[in-house]
Amino acid sequence: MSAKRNLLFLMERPLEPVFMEKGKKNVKFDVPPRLLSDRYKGRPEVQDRFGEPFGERVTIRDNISLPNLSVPMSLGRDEQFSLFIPRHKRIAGALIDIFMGLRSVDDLLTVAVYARDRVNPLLFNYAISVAILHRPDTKDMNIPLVSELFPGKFMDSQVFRQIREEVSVVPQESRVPILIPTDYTASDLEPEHRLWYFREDIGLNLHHWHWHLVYPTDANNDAIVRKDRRGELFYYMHQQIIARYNLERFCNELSRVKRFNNFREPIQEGYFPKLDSLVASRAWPARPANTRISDLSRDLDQIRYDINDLDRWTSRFVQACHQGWVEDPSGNRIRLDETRGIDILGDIMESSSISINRDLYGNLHGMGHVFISYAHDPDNRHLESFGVMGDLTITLRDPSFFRWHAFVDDMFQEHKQRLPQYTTRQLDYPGIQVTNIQVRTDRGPPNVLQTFWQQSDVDLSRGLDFVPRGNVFARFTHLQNADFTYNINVNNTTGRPAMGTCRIFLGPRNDERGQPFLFRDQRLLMIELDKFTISLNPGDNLIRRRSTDSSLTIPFERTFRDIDTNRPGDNTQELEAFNFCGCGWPQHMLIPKGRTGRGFECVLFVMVSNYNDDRIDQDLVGTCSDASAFCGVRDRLYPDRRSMGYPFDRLARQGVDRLQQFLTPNMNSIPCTIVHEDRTVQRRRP
Ligand code: CUO
Repeated sequence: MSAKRNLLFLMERPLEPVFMEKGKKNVKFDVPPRLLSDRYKGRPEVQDRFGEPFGERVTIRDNISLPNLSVPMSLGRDEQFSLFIPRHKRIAGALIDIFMGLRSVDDLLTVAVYARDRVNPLLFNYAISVAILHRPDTKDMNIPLVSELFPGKFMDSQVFRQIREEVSVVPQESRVPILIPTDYTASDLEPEHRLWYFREDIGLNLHHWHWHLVYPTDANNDAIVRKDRRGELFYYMHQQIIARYNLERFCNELSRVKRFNNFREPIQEGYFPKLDSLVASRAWPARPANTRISDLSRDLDQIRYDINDLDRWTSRFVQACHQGWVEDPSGNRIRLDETRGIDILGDIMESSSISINRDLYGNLHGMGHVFISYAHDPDNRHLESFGVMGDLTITLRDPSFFRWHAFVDDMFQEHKQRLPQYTTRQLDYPGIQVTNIQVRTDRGPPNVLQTFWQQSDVDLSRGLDFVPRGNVFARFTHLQNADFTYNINVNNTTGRPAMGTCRIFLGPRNDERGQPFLFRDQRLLMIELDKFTISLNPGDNLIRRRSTDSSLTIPFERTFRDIDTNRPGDNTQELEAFNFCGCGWPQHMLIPKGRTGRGFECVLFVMVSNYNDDRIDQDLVGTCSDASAFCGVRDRLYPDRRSMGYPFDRLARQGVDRLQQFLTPNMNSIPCTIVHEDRTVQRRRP
């Protein structure tokens, strides 16, 4: 077991040499000379020089033949690393393959120690994370948070000077958390900045990153990429991010995000991240307002693409949607049907190595990120790296992310709009009626939800290289909501016990002009809040469900899990459960911010569908399936047979213009409001 734990230590303080003390207890790796990087080889005095007393010595074995690292080492130690750049993807795939191919955890530890100070630290951490999450002998482990390992990516660069001072001057016991200023990236002059709390939320960025860690796009080992309905999940998880973003925009008196679909038009929104890349020792590049993307020619990363490529891939994608089939490399037509179509298109769009035809359909989504991330220096004449749009761990921070993904989502809708509409027979659950819905917080009036601000602390000691040891906390501000309960009355007139799937969505009532929505538009803004199986006795049933039980979310403690203090005992079942659960929408972002005063008007929708049409028969015990809506379940099928987003994933049947007309007896909806209170509470640190 300790070999596994030691692997995690290798991720900490990524810039320090491997033999420096690790973890809270100052674990010390004894590294055989052959594994040391050239810089420290033959200098035993360095290894024996300790700043602090160490707790435990770990002997690294040196009994296997070492792999050839020439491909992983072709990315410079100081370069930025992007999973959108094809060359970087190939390099990462090679390192993942090396880590996946090792016979035992001990061998993995030896090779990881050997690789750690030789390859790029961002690349190393990514590849070892993917390997840990996918190897049968390590996948029960919990990887450290990228925000703790690379805090420079997540918070104002100005706080690091203060943090360094605090840890150098103040003894551990009396250190105080350093306050990360709220909304530091722009002023009120920039309307987009009203969304800072969403785009720059650390938990949200962690969720998005963890999703992409669980669903890598490239690896020779096919099983890592080929997961049940991954293409569809790519579409759905990102569609829901856009829907949620649009609701937040409404809460802030902004209209829906505009698709970035004219690639020659300037991008109105600028973004100045004010972050340092501690690895590259550079500030993250900014993008001034009204920058255009240009043809890319960056030899270092072997990037040579024209905007015309984006046009070509776009029209091939749209053509496929309109024809209803895609073409594989041998020229076979593969139909985009109701069940598999969206999944095939998701793989093509993302584009992952299981894309049906990467040559023909290219890499539309990924290269969109790349084009925008290099808009400030398309031909590398200023020797600037990519902006945050090019980094999956923090891409959500930039308003252009949402403009791009609104476009991506619109592409998927080209397909979804063409699917046969659900008939009332398909939607209804005969004999089952949702007769009443009420939602309420513990203290507030019915059908009023509440949000406020909260301050929480993150421990940065794992990510601060070359500073004294010990805890150091940063205090950041994020949105939070008051827990609430759904009370749903469901009448069962079948005369028999019945099973159903309860599907709960929230949407905006009125559009940006204050007009009630048409179903056509509103369906794209319905955000999933929860989905769970219920059993219904004959007669009236009261279903009570807590907001904290949502199948979308993980609790705050898990989003910001502290692997030292919260970690259950080694090799226990709880450990397994604790671990893979790192993926999930953060509970503190379950509902939109709302508005102060009278609040933001929403509609809450509940449907009970027939479980026999939804069920997937599989064993979920111990699989950590409690945030499956966006993350799926590891090594299992997606636990709902319906299309993701059902019943809002398609246009409505003839004659339905409004949500009210869409409802069959097993559905219902009520108006509700979200009130934001502009107060800040502090979370107690355990
Ligand atoms: Cu998650 Cu574009 O796919 O960022």
